[in-house]
Amino acid sequence: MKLKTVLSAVTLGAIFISSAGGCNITDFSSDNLLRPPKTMGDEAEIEQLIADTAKDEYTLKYPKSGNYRSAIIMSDLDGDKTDEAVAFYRERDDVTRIHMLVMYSADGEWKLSSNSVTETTDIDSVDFADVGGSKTLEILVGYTTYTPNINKLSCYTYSNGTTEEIQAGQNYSGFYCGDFNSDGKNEVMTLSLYTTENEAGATMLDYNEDKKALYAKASVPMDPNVVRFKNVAISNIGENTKGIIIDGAFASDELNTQIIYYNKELLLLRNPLFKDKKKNFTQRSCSVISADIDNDSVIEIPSVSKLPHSKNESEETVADKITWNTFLMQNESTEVKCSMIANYNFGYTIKMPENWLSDTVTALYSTQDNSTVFYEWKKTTLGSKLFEIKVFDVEDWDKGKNTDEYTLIYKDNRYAYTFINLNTDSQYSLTDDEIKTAFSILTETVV
Ligand SMILES: [Ca+2]
Ligand SMILES: [Ca+2]
Repeated sequence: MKLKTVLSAVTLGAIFISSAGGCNITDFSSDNLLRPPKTMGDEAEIEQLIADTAKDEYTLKYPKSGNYRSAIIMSDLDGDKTDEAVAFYRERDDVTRIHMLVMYSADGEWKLSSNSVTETTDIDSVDFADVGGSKTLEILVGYTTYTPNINKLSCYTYSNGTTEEIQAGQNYSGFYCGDFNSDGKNEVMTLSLYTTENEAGATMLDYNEDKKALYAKASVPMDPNVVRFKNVAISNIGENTKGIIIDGAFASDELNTQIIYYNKELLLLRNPLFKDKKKNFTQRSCSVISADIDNDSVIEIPSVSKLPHSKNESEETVADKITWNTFLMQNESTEVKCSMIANYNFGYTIKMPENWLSDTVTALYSTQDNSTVFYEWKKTTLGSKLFEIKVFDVEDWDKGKNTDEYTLIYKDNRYAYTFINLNTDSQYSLTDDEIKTAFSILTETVV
């Protein structure tokens, strides 16, 4: 029973990001790696075809970001149930150009469809999407430029052994594919950070059949103070509409969230949370990112505030309240889904019951005791203590060092998370079981 409580609580856990140490995904792809060892079967044949096509020595190139991080990417482009292969390399003495090969398998052997050469030093990102609406996947490739945060988009279409370029060439900082106007075809959404060359903004690219080109169907300004996209996710935002949810970081490391979506009635791209000269209500100094907090396939957006406190209380000791908001496309408003009280040092939250939400309860951190203490809040002053969450080092807990009064909620290999219930008579009291259920661990993601 207890295990179940903890598991469900863990699922509800908020996502927060850590940039300190650990394994950083970008480390693997940030530079040219050695060629992988010779392999058997298709892979070996593909590698042989690359070696035969390249003049002299060559280095495989890996996309630096996005969903596809290998130098040889397999994808069924034409929907015939066998994969084609896309590979990137540069030749030893030609450091300013990258080759993209499209290869296919026919009559039991791998053949070259195309060898496209681009002036660039790196691949930013690769994706596949049906932008033409012909049930085949186009190849979208972003090449880096010499200006940081500016990449150039290219697009290629493949069928029957032939690869053709679709005219693109747009500048972007990040791009995302999806059906953003619910017409059954994919569009490409490009996001651009503010640079001396580009305004901050989002653009939806659509395919023009006659011109065989991706063109800007709609654009909208974005927050120019965002210097980095920290977390980008595509989510349903109502009425069969997909939007892009973007947690962006300021130079100060503060975060905010913007939502980009295409309004089919107005034929406009919208960014409703960003308003010039008005503070975005999601602006926050802690690293909590947007996440589907309740597994309903809709991403919730965090906003963070301090719990009620008197002026005597120093800000650092007052706990943060994370409110999870759902975006409602119908009237471009947000609705509160749930709120939690967070302790970032030990990475846990307590979900707030309904009757706590109108500033009736507050919580204070005690760094000395590794604890968070929950109190009634009487408009201007602290009321009675309700309960306390205390974190022990797991060795101390296992030895039973001063642990007598505490009950375990959850234990990992570092910490034992425990509580003591101090008051069961207040209308804001929680039962022991309610405390356990309200508890969840913050999930750390490195981005
Ligand atoms: Ca579409
Ligand atoms: Ca959700």
